[in-house]
Amino acid sequence: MDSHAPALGVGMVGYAFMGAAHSQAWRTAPHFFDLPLRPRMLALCGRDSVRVNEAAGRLGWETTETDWTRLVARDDIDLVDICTPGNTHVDIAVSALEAGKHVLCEKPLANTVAEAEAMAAAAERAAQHGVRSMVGFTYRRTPAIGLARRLVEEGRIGEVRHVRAQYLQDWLTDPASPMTWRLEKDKAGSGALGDIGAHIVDLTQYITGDRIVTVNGLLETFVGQRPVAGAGSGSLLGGDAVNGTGAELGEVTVDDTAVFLARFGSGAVGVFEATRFATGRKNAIRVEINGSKGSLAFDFEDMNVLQFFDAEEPSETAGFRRILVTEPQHPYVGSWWPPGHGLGYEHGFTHQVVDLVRAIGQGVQPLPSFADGLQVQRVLAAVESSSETGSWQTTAADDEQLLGTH
Ligand code: SOE
Repeated sequence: MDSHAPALGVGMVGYAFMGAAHSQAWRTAPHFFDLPLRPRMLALCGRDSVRVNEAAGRLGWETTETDWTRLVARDDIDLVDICTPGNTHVDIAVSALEAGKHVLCEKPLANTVAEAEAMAAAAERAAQHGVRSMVGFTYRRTPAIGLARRLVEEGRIGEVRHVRAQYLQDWLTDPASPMTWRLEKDKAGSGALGDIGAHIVDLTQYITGDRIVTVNGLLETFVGQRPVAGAGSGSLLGGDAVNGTGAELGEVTVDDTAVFLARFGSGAVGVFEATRFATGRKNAIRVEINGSKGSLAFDFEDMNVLQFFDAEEPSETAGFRRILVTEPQHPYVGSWWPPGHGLGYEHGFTHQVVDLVRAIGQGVQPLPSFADGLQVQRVLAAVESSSETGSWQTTAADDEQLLGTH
């Protein structure tokens, strides 16, 4: 890292799981990658002064704020990193962009298409003045995913026919698992569909370079009420029922699982599944792409490996090849460790910071853009309306290009 590079003052809103992952990335990126700007972790923002100060010390932030509007107004802040529940994204992002701050916003971009449209429009206006924005779909920055995209672009699997994608977790299988904001529609927008389904929509569109144009799906909620964590008398989240253990119950107002069929612009067909009830699966993001000349398969639970089947290989030696994606010529790997040492979940966040800072330094649009995030939001909304109507739904706005910038 060039210590003489101009500083980039970063302010982050939120310090839970995503805040910790983003903090690690801001700390690490300049030490492993050459960046045109030197990120300074200037301010961490959270409503509780005591807790945000503790988090700032633990995560490496210089100062704290308890009001995001003050963070956005600070002259020393050049970029706002949004790591908060989806219902806050639009207000923070639009305010920051209008204040001339670059923005990194966690996924999904927003809780509704209308909010995502407002964010994409603000991003478009800000970009006219060199202010950049990106939505945080980090899994596309896994080296094996980058290699998969490269192989598809090079035509190594031919014409894409099938896209098969699952995002399988099981952290809600136990009905005693308590309420969280992720289970409340007014905070999260949706459940598994937006939280993890958004990831596999982005991933499959990124790998194939294509867009989902119609969907037909269903959403299901298996457990409709859950204990309110630390509930005392009277502290209610929605329902005021009391279960057998005496804990007060909150209403789950989002989906526990989303399954849908999809057709891509090229005519390829897709099968998608996003669930928090895949008992035994912890963070299994599985993608398989079948083409006319071969196939690719990936499982995040074995994230340093890409499976590749070359249909042009003579049959006596044909079979899925296990590519260990740890060679220096593989995306991002050259800045880390020697072959075979492997990367982890957190590296995608570091790669995200690298790509964002480099794009800002070069004065170009970082990807995925807010427009890409809006397109994913349209897919999510189409799945929701398909589940309500039991019919196929289109995903693109009338005037929107089906093939975006991603
Ligand atoms: C919870 O489902 C969660 O933390 C998601 O919100 C993240 O986007 C995903 O990467 C891991 O699981």
